[in-house]
Amino acid sequence: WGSLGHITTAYLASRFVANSTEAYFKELLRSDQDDYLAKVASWADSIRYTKWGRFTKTFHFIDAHDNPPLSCNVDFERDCKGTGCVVDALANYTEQAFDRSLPAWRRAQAAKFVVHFVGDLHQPLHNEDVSRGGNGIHVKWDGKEFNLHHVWDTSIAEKWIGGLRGKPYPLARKWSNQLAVEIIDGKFTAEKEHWLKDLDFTNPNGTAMAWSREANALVCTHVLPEGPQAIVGRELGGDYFTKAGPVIEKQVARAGYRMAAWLDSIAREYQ
Ligand code: DCM
Ligand code: DCM
Ligand code: DCM
Ligand code: ZN
Ligand code: ZN
Repeated sequence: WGSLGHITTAYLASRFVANSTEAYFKELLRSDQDDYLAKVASWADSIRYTKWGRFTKTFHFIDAHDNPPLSCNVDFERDCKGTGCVVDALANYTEQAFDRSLPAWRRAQAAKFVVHFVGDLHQPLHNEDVSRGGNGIHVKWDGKEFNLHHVWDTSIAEKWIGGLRGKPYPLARKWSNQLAVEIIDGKFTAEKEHWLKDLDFTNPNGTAMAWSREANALVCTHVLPEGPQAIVGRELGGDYFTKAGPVIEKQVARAGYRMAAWLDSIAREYQ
């Protein structure tokens, strides 16, 4: 996601974590503010192009070598690069985040990666190989040229919340408040139980793969419903957006809700 998506998932998670989880991460991340998770949500993107952070570059996605729209699937052995992918990165940093043998700064760094990678795992095109996750597919968005990856990282979300007029943190906070209402007593209330059915903290890799497969399936149904060729050069700000908007909304909601449960498990394991 772009920063709006990441900040929103983190704000949303902070609405659903247990009090003891909030206390653990506020101390670890040295913040006593409401944005203690939101503030660190985009950090992983800020270091991936630095010299020391280069090793994390492939940690943000998994390149499913499937065949949308005919066939969508993710296979860990086939698709996780030797340099790492979002599935094993999430599993590795999850273990580090509660490892008592590590110094606090290492656990803090691991927590920042976890918050970011739970988010990225829910972006459909971070679970797809075609044209480097859509980065090589040129499309139009409200008349301007963009690549398809950027449209799914950023453009759809910004248009969905009514445009990026204002500062990103207040906008993300407002969006997360709306999503929290939909989860607590709204359109997501009935399905939120299903959102945690694949969460198995004893099997982080399996959990991440289940969430990856769910996001990857959306590539066939909503990202490339007519395949990669048909979308090249198309205007996506109209009918396409009408169908994509609700998908983005649900994926951001799932990411935030699952992030809260995942952070609860980390804090519980550390106690
Ligand atoms: N990305 C992806 N899958 C790939 C390559 C990149 O999902 N195979 C993502 C990571 C970033 C964005 O696309 O969110 C741009 O990546 P880069 O700057 O590496 O081109
Ligand atoms: N490749 C691709 N899309 C990606 C990643 C790689 O089309 N998201 C291509 C580039 C190389 C080949 O696959 O031709 C192997 O790439 P790698 O060594 O990055 O796995
Ligand atoms: N659901 C979901 N995510 C899942 C499983 C189910 O969002 N991993 C949703 C789809 C339906 C509702 O929950 O809106 C009921 O699903 P089911 O038919 O699987 O019971
Ligand atoms: Zn991206
Ligand atoms: Zn990322």
